[in-house]
Amino acid sequence: MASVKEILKTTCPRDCYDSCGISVIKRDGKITKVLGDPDHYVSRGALCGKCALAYNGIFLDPKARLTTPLKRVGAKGEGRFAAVSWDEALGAIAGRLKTILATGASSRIIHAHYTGTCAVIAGNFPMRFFQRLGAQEVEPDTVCNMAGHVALGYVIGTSSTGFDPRTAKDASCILVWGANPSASAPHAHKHWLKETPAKVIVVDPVRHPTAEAAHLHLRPFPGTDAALAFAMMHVLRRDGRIDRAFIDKATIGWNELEPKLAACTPEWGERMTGVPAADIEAAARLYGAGPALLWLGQALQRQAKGGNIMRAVSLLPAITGNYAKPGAGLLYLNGKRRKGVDMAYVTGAKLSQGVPSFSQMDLAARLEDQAKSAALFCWNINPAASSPEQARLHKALKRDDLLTVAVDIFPTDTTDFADYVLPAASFLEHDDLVSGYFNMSFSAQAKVVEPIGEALPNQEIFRRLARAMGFTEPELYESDKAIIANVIRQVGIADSFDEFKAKGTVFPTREAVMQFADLQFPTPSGKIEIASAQAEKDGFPRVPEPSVDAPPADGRLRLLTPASPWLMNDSYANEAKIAKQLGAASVTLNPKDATARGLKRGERVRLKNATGSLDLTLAVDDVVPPGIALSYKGRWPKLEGGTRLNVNALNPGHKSDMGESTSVHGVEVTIERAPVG
Ligand SMILES: Nc1nc2c(c(=O)[nH]1)N[C@H]1C(S)=C(S)[C@@H](COP(=O)(O)OP(=O)(O)OC[C@H]3O[C@@H](n4cnc5c(=O)[nH]c(N)nc54)[C@H](O)[C@@H]3O)O[C@H]1N2
Ligand SMILES: Nc1nc2c(c(=O)[nH]1)N[C@H]1C(S)=C(S)[C@@H](COP(=O)(O)OP(=O)(O)OC[C@H]3O[C@@H](n4cnc5c(=O)[nH]c(N)nc54)[C@H](O)[C@@H]3O)O[C@H]1N2
Ligand code: SF4
Ligand SMILES: [Mo]
Repeated sequence: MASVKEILKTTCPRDCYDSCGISVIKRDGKITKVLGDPDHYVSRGALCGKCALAYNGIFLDPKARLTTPLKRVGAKGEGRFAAVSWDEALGAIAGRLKTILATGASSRIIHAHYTGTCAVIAGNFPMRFFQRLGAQEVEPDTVCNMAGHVALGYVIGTSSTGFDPRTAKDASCILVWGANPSASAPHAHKHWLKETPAKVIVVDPVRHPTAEAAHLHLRPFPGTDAALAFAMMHVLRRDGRIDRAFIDKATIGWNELEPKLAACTPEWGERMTGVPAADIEAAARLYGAGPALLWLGQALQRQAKGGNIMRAVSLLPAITGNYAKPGAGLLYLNGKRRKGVDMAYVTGAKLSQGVPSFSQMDLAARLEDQAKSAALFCWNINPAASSPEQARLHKALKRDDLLTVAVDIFPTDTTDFADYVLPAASFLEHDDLVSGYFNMSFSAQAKVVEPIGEALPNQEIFRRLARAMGFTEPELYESDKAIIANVIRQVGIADSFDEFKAKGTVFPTREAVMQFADLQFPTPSGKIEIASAQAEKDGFPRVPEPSVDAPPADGRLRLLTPASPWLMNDSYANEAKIAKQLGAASVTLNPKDATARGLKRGERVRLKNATGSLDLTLAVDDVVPPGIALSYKGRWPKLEGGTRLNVNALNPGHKSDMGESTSVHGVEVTIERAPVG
């Protein structure tokens, strides 16, 4: 009998700029291959290397996945569990929650979540349950990009209305500032940046493949970008490249900024940032020729003064009139609301009991405090790998009286600390919707196979837990079908999910959407606020400052731990083929720094600071400039042997200037040969 072949379209919901279209090939009802959709404008027939391996490996492998609810039988952190039924697990969890609620302190129930899946429902519906419960949320963006959100809020009133990348065809310059698309947006690197007629400038201390391919690469020392932006603005002003008519019409506060620019000469910029004055001039010339796009990477604001940096850099389009015309604008993210999704509806905002969230930088301390924490839920997140103060956090997670529930698709370090582990269905196993956060795309995530074992989509898990709690609000039980129908209607892109699935991906408009076409900005003044009274009220300077971080002293190096091309945040380290690609956990130093310390490639070295210590294998390469140590985030502590820690063992969790946000690229370490044995 001839076998039956089916090809099904779906979408990758990872926390990635690309939002690739996927083709799933099935034979006789079984998945034989997960591929990039050849018809999709981003993936063009190829997934990134990591997802090509993971989606055809661990995602389909019942031995790698969590397949049943589990109850802890070993010590916390040991990862010894017994399988239990859904009823037993949810009944026991509900019982413990009711006991906590009876004390009247629902805020002692903490829930941490992030972007394991960015799909509209699986990434947000569980919020309805936690809002109803009155649980306290660990503010998810504080581990990633909160400082940037706050900063852009001051300047343009929003951080999630970016340029439409389709307008790159009209740009003469694209400035990629503090992002590494070759790792974090592989298709934008491979296609978007290659196909644009624009000259590409990359601003990044590290010479990664996107920087290598760029027309111009500026390498400021981390945390000095505000000064670099000021030096560029000095040149733009000096050379008559600012747009005074635009400044008059669309901004306030130029008169407060302009006097500050006088001293910020390219030579001053070179002293402050390490970027040669001639390169600062060249970058200003290219950007000033316009129209120009500015891509603000998430890394840019992971600094002690990350908010000030974002404010400073985001003034470039304001003073050059790079808005409201083709080929112009800036982008941090394009949010779901931009596509028309009513996020208050999706997250059940009306169920909120007004419990404030707290910073993930404070998670370890919070979990040490019995008065403030009685239960912890982790869903779509692996904080035992991704959060700062890793050793301290692991110790806090061992607290026996802390009810810990982890919902994941794989057995991670975080699930190892849980009392109950709940198996989530993967994106291949349920219907959902995906909103691109770079492109203006909106896509269908289609169920292509039944969930593995007893796994359930996040949303179904929290519907069942709501039932076990005896909650009665209908929002807690709304079906996927109803939510999908409502959101499709809000976005206005198709009449039915079936019609949408057949299309796969749609754009709200045929042509590129022009950013702030009407020059109305959602700030208090309705204009771009070069000077912000709101910022001043919140304790910041009215205009950003041309300041830089003090350089590391006493032989310390700045440790950068950005996205790895082979890992997806803290996912995929458990895929054998990826582990092989990665090899041993390493740190890369510039040859000068290695020689100065008498260290050779391949040696074991010890990274240390007041927070912790970690042994890694040394790589030596001048892609990394002097003064910097580069090691990628995302390895699983428990797979690292020995101390069972990753780079976050060295992260003190210091907060940046705005939004109580991470300053993870501001960490400093010493490096020496690791003791033998
Ligand atoms: N040192 C250092 N640390 C960092 C960073 C850094 O640059 N350096 N970056 C930070 C940033 S930007 C971020 S965003 C965070 C990310 O940190 P995390 O959010 O902890 O990382 P993810 O790998 O995205 O974790 C998501 C978890 O969700 C699971 N998952 C996937 N799909 C589903 C699903 O459908 N349901 C459920 N329940 N689970 C699912 C995955 O298996 C994974 O274990 O890390 C931060 N940590
Ligand atoms: N493959 C892969 N893709 C991912 C992720 C992943 O883990 N793996 N994570 C996803 C997530 S959650 C996020 S938030 C994004 C993050 O992706 P990006 O926005 O690209 O951020 P990072 O990976 O943290 O760092 C990018 C670059 O910023 C540089 N950098 C660090 N500090 C500074 C500085 O002070 N100034 C300047 N100019 N540059 C600096 C680093 O050298 C690095 O090359 O990627 C997403 N995509
Ligand atoms: S992680 Fe990004 S590059 Fe990889 S398949 Fe998903 S959307 Fe595409
Ligand atoms: Mo992130």
